[in-house]
Amino acid sequence: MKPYSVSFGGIPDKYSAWKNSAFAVVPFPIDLTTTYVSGARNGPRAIIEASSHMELFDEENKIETYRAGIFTSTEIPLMTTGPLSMLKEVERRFRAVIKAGKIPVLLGGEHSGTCGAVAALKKKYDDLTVVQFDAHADLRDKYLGTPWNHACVGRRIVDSGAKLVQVGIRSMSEEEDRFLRKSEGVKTFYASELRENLGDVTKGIVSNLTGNVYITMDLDVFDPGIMPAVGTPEPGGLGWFEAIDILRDVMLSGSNIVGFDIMELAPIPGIVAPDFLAAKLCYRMMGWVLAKREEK
Ligand SMILES: [Mn+2]
Repeated sequence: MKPYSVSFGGIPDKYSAWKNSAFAVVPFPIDLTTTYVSGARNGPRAIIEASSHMELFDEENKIETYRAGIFTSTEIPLMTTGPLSMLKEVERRFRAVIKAGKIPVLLGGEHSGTCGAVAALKKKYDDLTVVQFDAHADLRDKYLGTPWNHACVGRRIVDSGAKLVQVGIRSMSEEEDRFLRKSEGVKTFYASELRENLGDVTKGIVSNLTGNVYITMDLDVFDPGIMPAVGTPEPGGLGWFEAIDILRDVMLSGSNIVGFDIMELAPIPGIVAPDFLAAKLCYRMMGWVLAKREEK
């Protein structure tokens, strides 16, 4: 796989080479089906740029995560033939990463990219749970003429046969609500429930994880106060520590974490805090993957 001109973390070549890297970052700079504020095509680049300003010591896990190796691939190219051809390219890259025994990390870019990631993982792991952090249920069968719209990601995950666990939801249509009521393969934890009892809800989330686990982070799960740089902001989202507390328990649970993504960053010129949040979140999640390996 070809390396990108810049590396996640701004790390030395020695640690960003394909060979021996524990992680492979795949940038998905696409916002083809965005419906409100566009700009997610600039997300991956902004995350990688912000990541070069991070401390490379993970103060929670007490490790220098980059020493395990973080490869950054070239961007998924924009194809005007429609979303599906780009999702196929995500799937192809993920398969190569999985085959090489690395943990794939997708950076977006609109949320539909996750469909390509899940397609690759489902082929490798029959027993797959996808944990979707999101303000939106994303369970529409179609939106604005395509099933590959960013508003349909959850539904496509269900179609793939993976189990879906949703966290932080606070926006959906009547159609989606009806779908949820009759779906057995979906478990939804609403933002309002988290607000009432974070500890018990987190236990509920963890108890719903089976087999191999992929985590998809739509950044709009965070409150717009700390994450205004998204295409479809919703009030009442998670704070940094709330998200960290849930993610820690999910990532250090008994389940095997097979990859993750951080999606929907639409950078706002002059406001770097959201870009930095996304970069730090990505690095922390890598840190938990390593911390768990060391535990074993
Ligand atoms: Mn969303």
